Amino acid sequence: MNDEGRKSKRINFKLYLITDRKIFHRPSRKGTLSPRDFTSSIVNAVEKALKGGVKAVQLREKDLSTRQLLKLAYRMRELTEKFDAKLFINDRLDIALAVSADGVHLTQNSMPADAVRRVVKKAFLIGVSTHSLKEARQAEEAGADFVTFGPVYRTSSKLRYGRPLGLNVLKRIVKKIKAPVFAIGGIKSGRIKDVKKAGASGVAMISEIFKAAGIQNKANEIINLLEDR
Ligand code: 3NM
Repeated sequence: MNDEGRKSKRINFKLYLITDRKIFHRPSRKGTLSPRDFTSSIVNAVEKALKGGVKAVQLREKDLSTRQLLKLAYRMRELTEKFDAKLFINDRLDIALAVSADGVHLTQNSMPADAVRRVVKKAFLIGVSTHSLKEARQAEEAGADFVTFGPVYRTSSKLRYGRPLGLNVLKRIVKKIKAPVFAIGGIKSGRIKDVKKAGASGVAMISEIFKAAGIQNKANEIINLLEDR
């Protein structure tokens, strides 16, 4: 499928920003983050990224309690709405519905996309994390609106996501499925050209943006690189 055909009106963003508040807070010796640590820094950082032009944010803070996550999700909803950006909640359909998020982002252990689709409106978006052609095909058949595919490159948390799959595998998946594919895992500004050439509809990022000295400028730079033809 060519790039034009792949473009989905529903998926009108190319940069998918994923949160990880641990970038800003070192866990205590007990290995936990204090409840205070889950609001200010990540909210401020997301706001900077939104000012830089980010139009899609995934709230992915897996270790928070339901109530902590809900509170943070409400704040993210307020912020994303202010900047006319989409909000996705990782894994938790209940939280996504509670805060009127635009969608949910499912993992391979989440409810499958078709089960989610049965209980949400058509406009509600479903993203799915995939790591092989088989998973990408399954996600598409189950009704995913888009998939992330990775890790394409080595990422700092490489052990958790497995070995890098590389651009050739990305290229193959993009050819085989119709849903927009977002490359994830170790994506940096300098790699966007290659990832686009491989046919990805966009990129999903954590550290390149949140670890940048200037988050707003970095987000803006990446968006320009993604839009650049
Ligand atoms: N999922 P960074 S890789 C959250 O392969 C996540 O599914 C991955 O972080 C996958 O942009 C990844 O800092 C980490 O490399 C992405």
